[in-house]
Amino acid sequence: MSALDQQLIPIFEEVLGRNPGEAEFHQAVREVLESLGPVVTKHPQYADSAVIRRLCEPERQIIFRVPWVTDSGKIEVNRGFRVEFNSALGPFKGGLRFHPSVNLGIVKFLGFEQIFKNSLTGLPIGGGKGGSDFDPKGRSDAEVMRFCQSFMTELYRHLGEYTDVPAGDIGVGGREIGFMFGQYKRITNRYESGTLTGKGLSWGGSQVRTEATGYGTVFFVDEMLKAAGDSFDGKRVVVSGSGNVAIYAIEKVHQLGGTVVACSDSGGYVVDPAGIDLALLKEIKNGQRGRISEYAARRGNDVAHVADGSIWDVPCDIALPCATQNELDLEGAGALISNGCRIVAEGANMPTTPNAARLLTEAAVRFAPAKAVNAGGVATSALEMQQNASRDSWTFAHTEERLAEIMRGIHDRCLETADEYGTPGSYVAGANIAGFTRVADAMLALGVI
Ligand code: NDP
Ligand code: 2IT
Repeated sequence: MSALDQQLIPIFEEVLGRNPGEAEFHQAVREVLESLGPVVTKHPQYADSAVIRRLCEPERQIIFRVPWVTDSGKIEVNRGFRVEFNSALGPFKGGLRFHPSVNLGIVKFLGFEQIFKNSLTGLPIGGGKGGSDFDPKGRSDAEVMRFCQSFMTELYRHLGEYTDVPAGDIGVGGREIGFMFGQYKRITNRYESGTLTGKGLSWGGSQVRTEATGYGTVFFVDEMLKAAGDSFDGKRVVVSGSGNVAIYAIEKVHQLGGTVVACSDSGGYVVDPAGIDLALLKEIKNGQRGRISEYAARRGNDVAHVADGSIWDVPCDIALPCATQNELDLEGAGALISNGCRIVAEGANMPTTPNAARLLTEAAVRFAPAKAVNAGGVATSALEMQQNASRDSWTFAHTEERLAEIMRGIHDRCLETADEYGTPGSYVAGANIAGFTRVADAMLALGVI
């Protein structure tokens, strides 16, 4: 770990003491604090006003029971969460994750990251996150619907277009947002489109929201390449995961002239040297909710499925971790470096362990953090809110251009801020400092909140 500035040590100790056992939350806080040394030195008002301590404490945390009935009549009980972390810049905004690993510490790490990510977009959105330890795998549509209805029966009272606006994340896509929006509408008797984002196109959704996180990730990397006088042309790319973010990252890499040679799910990875066949991947993953092993089986002899192993062993020029937290560890980073990888950009939230990030940076691999790279998803959610508020809907081309412009803006702000604070070229420092200062200045203006 890098050293913390003296002024920040007691703040981090307070976070550790107050939030025992929440390892991912500690990791996310420390990562931001490591960048803030030059900021508190240059601007004493941030330390004097305790704004960093206030930022580390969520405004509100909601934990609730979610009982539901399986198709066979069994009663299941899950736990639901919504952490409303910071609303200085706008209503709480951030996704819902349904995965068995979800607990309060995971939701808090995601909510904390979301504050700075949303701030970086320049749009009027605060930070929050939620979810449940419900596992949608192997559940029927009817079971998922009953779970979502029960989840929303509690959560609805905390939501609203000016209060808190959830969207999807791992395990939550268009199907789940539909079931939750339906239940919200039914309970409130109001068609409040702006209460959830990631909606379907015929019921208040925005063009490009489905594609936005993956496309935005690749737009960001394209800016990194352009800044070095380079392009995606002929680049070999490895993308972990095969969910929403991964699929649309692969699509955009292929559109820009690169080749994605490997992708994965929690059961292993596939290597397809000719380039991932996206139509087949979408059919398996989006159409049938199937496994990546089926991709290899259907593609034939040239495609290997590796069940036990690391996708980071596959040689590439650019690596895009797009599955989950801490999936790229020290060993993975070492393999990427040995194989000549030049860029690592985080499509998932906090997929790189701190040690791995350090090793990559020391080896002069250009490393860009999630809160900048994957901000295109939430930014397009904010564009969906704009369209809902004005009862308008934009074309695909217009929305995609807005997304590309936002990603260019985030990229440039990261580099300018890194220069300003004496860490030229550091996307990590630039993202953390630029994200922090916007939200901290708003908090200072609003009084002791
Ligand atoms: P999906 O549920 O669509 O896909 C998740 C993918 O990651 C699946 O391939 C899944 O494999 C794999 N995965 C999930 N958990 C694990 C695990 N513990 N170990 C190995 N593989 C795992 O989610 P998204 O694509 O939406 O999200 C991916 C990442 O991107 C997350 O970190 C999320 O927070 C982040 N993100 C998402 C945004 C969005 O708009 N959706 C916006 C910004 C960030 P399997 O099916 O086998 O579980
Ligand atoms: O991590 C994220 O930024 C998301 N899951 C998207 C959040 C959103 O509100 O669109």
